[in-house]
Amino acid sequence: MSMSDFLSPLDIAAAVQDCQAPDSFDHGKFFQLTGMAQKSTNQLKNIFKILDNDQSGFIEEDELKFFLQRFQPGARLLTATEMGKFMAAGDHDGDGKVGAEEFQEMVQS
Ligand SMILES: [Ca+2]
Repeated sequence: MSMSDFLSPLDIAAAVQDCQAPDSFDHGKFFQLTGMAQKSTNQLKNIFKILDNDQSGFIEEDELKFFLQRFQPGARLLTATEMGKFMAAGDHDGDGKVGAEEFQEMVQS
């Protein structure tokens, strides 16, 4: 399974390009540009599985760091600031990681 099974490679490229500068990543904008915001709950579950690289059921901080690379292998890492904002937006129950339902809520909000 790869992101291009669910998202247009052109949309992915545009979204990654848009946040190329460090600290310019905005998750809401990224979800729009990739088309993720329009995906069904089921499709988002599959996208989540790709982001949850160790299949723990959660996106932990060390997976969040490589978030952009799951979409495009040559993309940059997220900065500590970006990871902090992203985690704060997604981690509603405060356990320090983003679960599948939290991820869906964040993408679809
Ligand atoms: Ca994980």
